[in-house]
Amino acid sequence: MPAPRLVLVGGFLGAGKTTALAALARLLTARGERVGVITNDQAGDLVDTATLAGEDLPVAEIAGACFCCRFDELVAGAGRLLGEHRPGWLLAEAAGSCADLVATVLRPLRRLLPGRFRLAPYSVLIDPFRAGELLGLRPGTLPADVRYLLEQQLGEADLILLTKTDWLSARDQITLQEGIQGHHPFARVLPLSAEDPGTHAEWLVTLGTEPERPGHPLDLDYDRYARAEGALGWANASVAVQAAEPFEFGELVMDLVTLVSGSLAHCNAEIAHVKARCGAGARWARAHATGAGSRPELDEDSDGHARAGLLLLNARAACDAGLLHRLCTDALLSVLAARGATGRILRERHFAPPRPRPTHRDAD
Ligand SMILES: Nc1nc2c(ncn2[C@@H]2O[C@H](COP(=O)(O)OP(=O)(O)OP(=O)(O)O)[C@@H](O)[C@H]2O)c(=O)[nH]1
Ligand SMILES: [Mg+2]
Repeated sequence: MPAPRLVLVGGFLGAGKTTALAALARLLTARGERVGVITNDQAGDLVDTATLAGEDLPVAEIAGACFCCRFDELVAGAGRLLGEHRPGWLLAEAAGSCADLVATVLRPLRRLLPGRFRLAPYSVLIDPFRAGELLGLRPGTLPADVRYLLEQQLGEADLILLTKTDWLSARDQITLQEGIQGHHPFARVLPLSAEDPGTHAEWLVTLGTEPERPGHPLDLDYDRYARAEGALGWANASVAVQAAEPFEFGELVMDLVTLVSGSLAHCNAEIAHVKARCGAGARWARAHATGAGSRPELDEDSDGHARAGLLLLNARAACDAGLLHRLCTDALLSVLAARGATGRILRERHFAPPRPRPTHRDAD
């Protein structure tokens, strides 16, 4: 049996990584392939893990730091999935604040575990809003160090996927694709839209057929990278919600995400990604907000109501983590009170990601 293909996907918070990997997994599964997924974040209780597990995919969650600082856990997680499910494809989503994955993950995998995986071209996703910001086509909303982080993410990509192209006119799509290509001549730039399965099929062809490449390790300023990570506040919570009367999961998560993102805007703090998922059993709802360019959105598949549900809230914004935590707590209390519900906090963490300290770094 050939070694499993490992598809590593990077890109900033909210770029569309989980949506893209879920679509890729559906495409592969429909073709009779077995798929396993690896999620990654600075903390646990991930909406993404619940989302991908909800697609009936086996998921390994690597929490606590980026893949680069959890190299051994990444290898162990992949090994568990391979041992238990024998996937031919492993899809791995890096934390959205992470860069330098070629030097710290892909090259060390090739050096230390030659032949264990077939490494697909490294794909980095960026959405039109952030691409416009990087290209100077719209005013900057992110701190300069965070913009530097985004540029570095794109700088090490084999493939750059311009996501959410359903937002764009054909002309704006060409402008953005050509702008990105001009800055990153060695990468291939492809469009990706959740509304157009053909774009995922084209991506899949490239992932499955292109030979392994040595990649482009970055000449990364780790002080600046650490400042970019430190400029982002992170808040994760899991809450057991209980009410006397049934409440709609979709309304709860939309109200929560709308309140948190409204409060952040009021504080002039740029949203990176605020997402909430509430559900019980097979019924769930999920809402997102990603930056000033978009309004909060409820996932199409959202469904269900009950007197009790598990709520996950993952918020990331360009602000102090203590402030983000307070805004999230206030919003949570408000949406619970509006339903006469109570919430028991099962776990909660808020922090700014610490300076990355990669396990390995093969940059020569
Ligand atoms: N219109 C449109 N929305 C999309 C598309 N892809 C993703 N989105 C939306 O963008 C938001 C963020 O998508 P995710 O897939 O969760 O982004 P992510 O990169 O995994 O985010 P993090 O894990 O927080 O870094 C969600 O509201 C998605 O529904 C797309 O192709 N078109
Ligand atoms: Mg994600």
